[in-house]
Amino acid sequence: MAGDYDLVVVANRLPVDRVEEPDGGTSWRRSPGGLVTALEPVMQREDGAWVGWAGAPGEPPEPFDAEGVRCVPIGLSAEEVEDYYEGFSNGTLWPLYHDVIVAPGYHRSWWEAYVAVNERFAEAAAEQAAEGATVWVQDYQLQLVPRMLRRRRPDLSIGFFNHIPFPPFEIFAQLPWRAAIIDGLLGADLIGFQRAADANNFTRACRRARNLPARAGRIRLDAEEGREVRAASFPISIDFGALDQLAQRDDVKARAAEIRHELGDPEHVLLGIDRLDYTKGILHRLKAFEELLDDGRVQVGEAALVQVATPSRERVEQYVQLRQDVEVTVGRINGTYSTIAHTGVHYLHHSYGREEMAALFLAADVMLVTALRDGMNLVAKEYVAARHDERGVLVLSEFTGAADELGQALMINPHDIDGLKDTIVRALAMSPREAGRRMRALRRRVGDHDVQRWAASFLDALAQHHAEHNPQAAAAERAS
Ligand code: GDG
Repeated sequence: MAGDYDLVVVANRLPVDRVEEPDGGTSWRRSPGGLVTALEPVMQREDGAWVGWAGAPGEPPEPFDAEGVRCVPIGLSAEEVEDYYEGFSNGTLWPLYHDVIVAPGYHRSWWEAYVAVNERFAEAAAEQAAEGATVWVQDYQLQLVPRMLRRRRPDLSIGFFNHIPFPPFEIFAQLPWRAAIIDGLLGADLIGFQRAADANNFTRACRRARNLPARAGRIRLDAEEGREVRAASFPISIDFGALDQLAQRDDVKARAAEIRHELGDPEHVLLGIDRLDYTKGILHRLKAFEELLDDGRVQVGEAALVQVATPSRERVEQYVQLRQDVEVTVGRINGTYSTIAHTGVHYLHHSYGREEMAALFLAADVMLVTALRDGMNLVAKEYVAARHDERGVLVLSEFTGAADELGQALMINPHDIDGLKDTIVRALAMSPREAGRRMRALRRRVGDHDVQRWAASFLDALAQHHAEHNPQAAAAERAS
């Protein structure tokens, strides 16, 4: 039976977080994050529902309205959190899709949980979507949902967006369930990726794993289905306008000045902000900084590195190990090079509010994004959006999706420590004139390609493709 909503977003998490009130009650607060910002206006306009997990194991709360959006919570048992979320999503797919930086685990029990949970999401989406509605499924945790949903509801327009990279076939081929994942995704009409290279990798996987005729992002399904699926790049972005304005507020500017003062007024402030994840290249960055101190090319007191490492996936083994490695490294650097008066690396294992983040961006002369592999990397775009003063230098890994768009950043290969060191020194020495020229170009790019434009272009392309390449939709069109 069809539901009431014309646009249904399906994502691992709901767009709101549960907050415990002082009086013992609970309420829901909008989660920070680009996807929520991007989709909120469309969801409100289109009468939207959002299907997702509320973030805690156990029975799900009843559906509720928050921020003008119908929220439909999905329940996960404690065992499913371990097997579907920490296991298959973050212990198998995440490392596999990020160039096997750490070894993925392949466990049949994790896969079974992934299938069962994907079915539950598909079921809930099918219940909410109105006749002929659009359903937009998000990210690697839910790759089977498009097919499961189409089986239940062939009338729907189904889109999928992959926020992380899609790996080359030679790596993807390791996955024992590779054909099932491809089939799951091909339930969609349109599959969006961050980079053209990801869309190509996927198209090639359709040929190699499923023997399908697939060229130039067009995948033809067999005569029985008669559909054509499109795979293309839609690089995600940020709410440029909101961050630009926030960074221009007097209190945020004052806080940025205060941060520099609290750091001991060094000549140079370098900044890294990442989830504490092995894909982000935090250890490579620390190694480069340590060697620069060792070489005497950078001095404590003159320069300070602020590294915000937001706690993440703390129950997954490799993340526990990474945290130890980072903390040992920071301890060693500070033990060796800090003085009573000055600290080399300010390591902060917390998460901060939006204002503090904007102030940090404004306080930093050099932003270090050294990811070993990253779907996009929004932090790079956020740094640019915050720099209305047209100052600051972005050092950016060529292995991020953002590198495809932000050509005026200083590009680095994080594995090349000597190259990274030289680029950091170049960034520290860059003339205001050159930095300004680069920052202006970067701001034009991100300002013109914000997250609102991303969401609209994906949804427009989905509507168009569905109308042209889905025989059922075409027949309905002719009949009307
Ligand atoms: C995945 C893909 C892709 C971080 N710490 C705090 C905080 N953040 C915010 C940042 C940024 C977001 O979290 C992180 O986004 P990234 O893109 O940098 O990285 P992932 O979390 O790995 O995201 C990635 C993204 O999905 C979108 O498609 O770009 O490649 O891996 O917005 O600012 N925000 C606040 N406090 C913090 O302490 N408020």
